[in-house]
Amino acid sequence: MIRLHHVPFSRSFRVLWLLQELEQSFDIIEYSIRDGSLRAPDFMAHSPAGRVPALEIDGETLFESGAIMELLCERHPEFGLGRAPGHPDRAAFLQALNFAETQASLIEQLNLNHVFLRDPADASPVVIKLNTMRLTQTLRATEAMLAGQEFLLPSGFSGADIMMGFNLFAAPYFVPLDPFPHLRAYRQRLETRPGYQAARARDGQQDFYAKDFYPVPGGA
Ligand SMILES: N[C@@H](CCC(=O)N[C@@H](CS)C(=O)NCC(=O)O)C(=O)O
Repeated sequence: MIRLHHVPFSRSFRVLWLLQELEQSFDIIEYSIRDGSLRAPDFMAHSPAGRVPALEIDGETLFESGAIMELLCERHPEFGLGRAPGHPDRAAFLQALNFAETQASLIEQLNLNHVFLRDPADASPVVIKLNTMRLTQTLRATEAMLAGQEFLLPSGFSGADIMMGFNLFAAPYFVPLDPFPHLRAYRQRLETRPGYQAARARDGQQDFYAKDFYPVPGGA
């Protein structure tokens, strides 16, 4: 039995996409960030920080999308999504996997400030500006990684692309991708994957964003 605890359009999408790429059967339990369900004791028993993804698999529950990515790629080497010790791309694989979380944590800060704070809390224009600049820098770095190759690693599509690919659907709410032609082409390449499309079909409705773009207050 495999069960994914999931919020639509959140980092748990990475695990949903991975499970589709690995052709696994699984159930989904859906939550919302807004309704307090991630702080319910039943959920906290699976994920002690109250975060998604949490994945019930083989009698244990795992959290942290990067750890789940590494572990499941290792358990299913026949799909070629991991890069085992000794592989020439091993270091680049681990680096990209973790770099994706650096980038996602900036998106998280922007989500908090732009869409999740409620009255009487005020978003901080300074924090928004800083995090937008920092997110832009990570996008520049990703653009450079993709120069001359189709995926993050020279050896082709991997779990690192699932980690990073997810970010590229959220980042454009805060930073336009127009100046990044490699990123735009990469995102389109990811969207054509049957595993991605099957995951999107099961993702559910996002309730984060009411607009297509959230600019820095007062200009960049
Ligand atoms: N590093 C963790 C981050 C997990 C995380 O923060 N998930 C967000 C959704 S993208 C969440 O559950 N947020 C709920 C909250 O902060 O209350 C991972 O990659 O799994």
